[in-house]
Amino acid sequence: MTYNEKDQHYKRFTVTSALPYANGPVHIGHLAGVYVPADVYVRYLRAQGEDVMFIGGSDEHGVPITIKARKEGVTPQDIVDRYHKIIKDSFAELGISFDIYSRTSSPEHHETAAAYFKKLYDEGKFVEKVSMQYYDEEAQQFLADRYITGTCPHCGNEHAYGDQCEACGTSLNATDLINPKSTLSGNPPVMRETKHWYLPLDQDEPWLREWILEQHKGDWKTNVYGQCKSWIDAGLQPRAVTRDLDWGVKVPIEGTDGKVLYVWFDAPIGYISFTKQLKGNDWEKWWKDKDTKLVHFIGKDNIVFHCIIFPAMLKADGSYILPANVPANEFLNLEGDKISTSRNWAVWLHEYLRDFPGKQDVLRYTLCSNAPETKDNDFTWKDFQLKNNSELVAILGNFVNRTLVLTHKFYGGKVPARGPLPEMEQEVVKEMATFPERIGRSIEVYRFREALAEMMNLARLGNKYLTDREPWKLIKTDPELTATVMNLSLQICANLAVLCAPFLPFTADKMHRIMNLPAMGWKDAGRADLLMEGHQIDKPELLFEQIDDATIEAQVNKLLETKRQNELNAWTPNAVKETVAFDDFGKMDIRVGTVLECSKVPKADKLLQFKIEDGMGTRTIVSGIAKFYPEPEKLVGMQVCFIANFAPRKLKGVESQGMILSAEDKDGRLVLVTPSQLVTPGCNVG
Ligand code: B3M
Ligand code: ZN
Repeated sequence: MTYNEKDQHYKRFTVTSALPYANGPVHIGHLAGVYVPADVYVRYLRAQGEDVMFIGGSDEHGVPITIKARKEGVTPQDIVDRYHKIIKDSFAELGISFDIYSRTSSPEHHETAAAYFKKLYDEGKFVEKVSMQYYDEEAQQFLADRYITGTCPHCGNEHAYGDQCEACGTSLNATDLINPKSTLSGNPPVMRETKHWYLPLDQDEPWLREWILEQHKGDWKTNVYGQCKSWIDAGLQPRAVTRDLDWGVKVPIEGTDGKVLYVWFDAPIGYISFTKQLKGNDWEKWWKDKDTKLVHFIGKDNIVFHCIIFPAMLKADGSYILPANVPANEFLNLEGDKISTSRNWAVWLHEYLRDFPGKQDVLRYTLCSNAPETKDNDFTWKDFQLKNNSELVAILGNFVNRTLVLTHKFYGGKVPARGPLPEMEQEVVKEMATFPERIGRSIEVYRFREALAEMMNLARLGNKYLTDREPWKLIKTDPELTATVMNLSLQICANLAVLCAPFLPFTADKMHRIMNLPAMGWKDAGRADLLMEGHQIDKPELLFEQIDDATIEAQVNKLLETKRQNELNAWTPNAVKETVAFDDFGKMDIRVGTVLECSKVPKADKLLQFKIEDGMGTRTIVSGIAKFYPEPEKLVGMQVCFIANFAPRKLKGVESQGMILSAEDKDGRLVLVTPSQLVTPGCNVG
């Protein structure tokens, strides 16, 4: 571990991954941004024999959770219980190898977070400020920004929230809203005084500037460094760390009923409280020893909290180390569109695991090779299929399978003896030896895509070697060299089993099982003698299978259906047409008629032909609603409304004497308009 962070050697690694809000399941955006890279990192460190602790857990506080609970008529605890379980189980199934996955609603966490606050409070590290805040008199509570709606001062959207307008994307203060309303009671809120505690970040500016902008120039990612720089350059403001809310960690000061710690104050302390749960009395060295390397894996929307606010909290306490790095990723989009929980525009992990059983590594591979490390990236199902079929199956799977099949065919599954190495073989051995370091170096500087590509290059090397030597032909002319070729190919397979493990742990396990490999570390890799002559290998099994077009199409269709649903949800009625005089309306002769016959117009799939009793006799009317009434004969006897003085016109050879009225629903469906009781055919509508 000497490639970055100023070449310091560390005794142990505390690796944290952002605590997902327990108000929804985890999706591929979370995975690509945070959990897959973090897991690759810790699996690699463990393979290096390092002392690693990998922390995860659910963030169970915050206003969105209380809003969701209120909407569903359940308690916030019900909401977080539901999602904590889904999230925890699906992470485990994907092989995200947390040493602990805990939650912030636990009493242990509340205790640690409250004590943390209390210490800073007692030491006078906060500033107290009284401010005016919106209050709902009927609900008798202060209103978080999300609990207030009103008109956006920028675009006039009448349903803007107190923190942002979703129509124009502007972030707002609740006091910016025109005609603010409480979502609790619907009443206009009033202003009331409230007291809160602030972390005086303005005083932290000098050391933050020195620590991030000087000391970490060059080793923190440019996106992270850039965001920190613009925050610091803009001037840091004191930040409130308490809120008026009844869901969260209670403020541990007397007389502060109805106040809790701000969710972004308590959540990062979760990393510490989970460490205590995991390590008991031995927890402190993981947070306080300067030989511990602390690394936070997060998404880009969490940068300021992990690079500025949490470090300021740690510094305020005084006994903690600061993060050595915060390798935040950008965002992953889905099929060209921003992933969104509220619009259900996501591939949900628990659904993926249900739809693609046993294919955890395919998702891990796709997300890692496409991780948004330096810029936003796009996930598409086509690309997922391609990565599986043309990379995992065609490169890695194919090489291993060819090697194992030939070993069984030629040698009954026993590793053959190796003779002296000709030049080509010497080259292969030399090159193979460079992979562990190349892959490791990229992982250590958080370039996981590059690391994964390097690992695949070893499989490519293997494929090329087999293609160059053609052992399936060579066996006829030079059995001795063939044995050497197969021995070496098997050594490459054994190396792959070690080197793919951080990325593809399920595949690595399978390879270990098939090849009867002992447990190995990163330091074992690179060698060409991992398998001894005569070592028995089990029957080959395919590592990966093709994913067919129909499977991909089903996923794409699911997304198209979501898109359709979203469009329907966004439906609003048409604007009302220009005002008309009563006389104009009076010109229209609308009547009720009874359907005597109804059938499809031949050779016109949209049209139905009605025979209507109109009180004066019968008339024929053609209407374009066939798609919505597949059994037209069932309409006989029903009463419909029609315009009786419409000029007759010919439709597909049938003369239509009027127009039948129907309502057009938001999805484009046409529904016949009918009187609520039977009336006399021919009577007027008006
Ligand atoms: N729950 C935010 C998020 O998921 C947050 C992370 C907390 S990490 C301490 O974006
Ligand atoms: Zn707006």
